[in-house]
Amino acid sequence: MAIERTLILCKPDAVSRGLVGEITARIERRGYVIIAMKLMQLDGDRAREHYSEHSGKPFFNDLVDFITNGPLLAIAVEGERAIDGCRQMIGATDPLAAAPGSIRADLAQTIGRNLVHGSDSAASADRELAIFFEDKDFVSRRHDLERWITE
Ligand code: IDP
Ligand code: MG
Repeated sequence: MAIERTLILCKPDAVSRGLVGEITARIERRGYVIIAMKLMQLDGDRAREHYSEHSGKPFFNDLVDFITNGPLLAIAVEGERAIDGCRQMIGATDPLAAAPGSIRADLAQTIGRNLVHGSDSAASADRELAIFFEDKDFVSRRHDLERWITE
């Protein structure tokens, strides 16, 4: 098995629209497990760190304003190839390009309010999880995973 850990954010639009239950339900129905969760309001420094790869792009300041403007839900998720699997569930950045059945295609309209973040690689997942969580925040759900996953 290739169990991976990834960071999912229900961005402030998802919290504001009351879609946290819908999004976490989709993650759980896929069989991934939640190993940490934090409802929080992000400060500017951490927002800029999280989105540092986009620093200097035209949408960067709006993105930082938006992500810090209301509470978000940070979720650490574990599962078999969970990084790519969660990205698949979330769908393409632009909801109009996202696959039908994905969160963004089903629930979002615009690229600037696309509801969810998901880490895009193992290196990103490690880096981003450390922005939102400490090691002691993670619980062990290996037993749950190994019970339901077969090769
Ligand atoms: P991702 O969230 O699908 O990984 P990224 O390219 O990493 O997409 O961009 C991060 C976030 O920045 C997007 O989810 C979206 O909210 C925002 N964003 C990306 N490109 C644009 C744009 O062209 N206009 C406005 N917002 C954008
Ligand atoms: Mg990204």
